[in-house]
Amino acid sequence: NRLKMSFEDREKLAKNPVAKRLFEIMRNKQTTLCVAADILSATDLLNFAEAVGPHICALKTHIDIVEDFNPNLIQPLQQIADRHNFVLFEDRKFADIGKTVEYQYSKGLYSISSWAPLVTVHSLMGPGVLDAIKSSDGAKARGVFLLAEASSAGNLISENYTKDTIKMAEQYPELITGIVCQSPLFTNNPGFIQLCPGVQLENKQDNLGQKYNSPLTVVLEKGADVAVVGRGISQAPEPAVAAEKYKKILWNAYLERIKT
Ligand code: 6AU
Repeated sequence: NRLKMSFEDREKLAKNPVAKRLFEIMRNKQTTLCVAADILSATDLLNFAEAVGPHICALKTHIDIVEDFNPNLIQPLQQIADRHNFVLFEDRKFADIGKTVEYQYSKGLYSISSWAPLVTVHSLMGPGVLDAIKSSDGAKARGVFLLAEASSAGNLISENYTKDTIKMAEQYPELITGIVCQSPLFTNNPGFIQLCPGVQLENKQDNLGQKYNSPLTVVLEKGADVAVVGRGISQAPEPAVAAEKYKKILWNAYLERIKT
């Protein structure tokens, strides 16, 4: 049972290099916190990454929302990620035919595959998307979080879609880092990491359909390994303080979960 296993044991079973790296970072930094850096200015994004860096295992970006984006943003972002030992994670949610995804992933203004070892992908369009990510130009160590469930109210994902998404992931153990979901899904592969967004202490929802669970709930009841916290940290008066608080709650919940 994955939920009772330590990250150390699961690291040995992971076949994807980014999953291995994430497990290692989580153990060493004692953090399962991924911060969603949904920030509109390049300078603010860098300052934010620097502030929360010590407390996170991954920084999740939506790079296309940065209003003054310039490719020069990437190098300092990478330096911050190296210095604080976290993974850059572009939440692009690829959902097109394989060839188009290949271009979106490795070409264009953002050239995602050159700097983001982790990306998100929708299973909707079929496994051609995964083949495209696998064979595209860019850095070699790459991983995919496949979306099997969503945190938003009224989303159209059915139980079968979720099950078939897990099956698709299991066909690509070398490429898949893990699954984005909201419940403790059954997978035969304990090397997969479960990523759970929609996490906040203050609110139960926003005004556009987002639904939140507490950090304790996602780890102990929903099976989250890594929790994604966005506005709970980015809109806190002191993001670094908030990040540390979420980190501690999440890590203690993980220790509690694996305790026999
Ligand atoms: O904590 P928030 O609500 O400020 O931010 C949540 C972040 C956003 C969403 O794009 C993302 O998490 N997200 C995702 C993914 C893949 O990360 C999936 C999902 O079902 N719900 C969700 O909110 O950056």
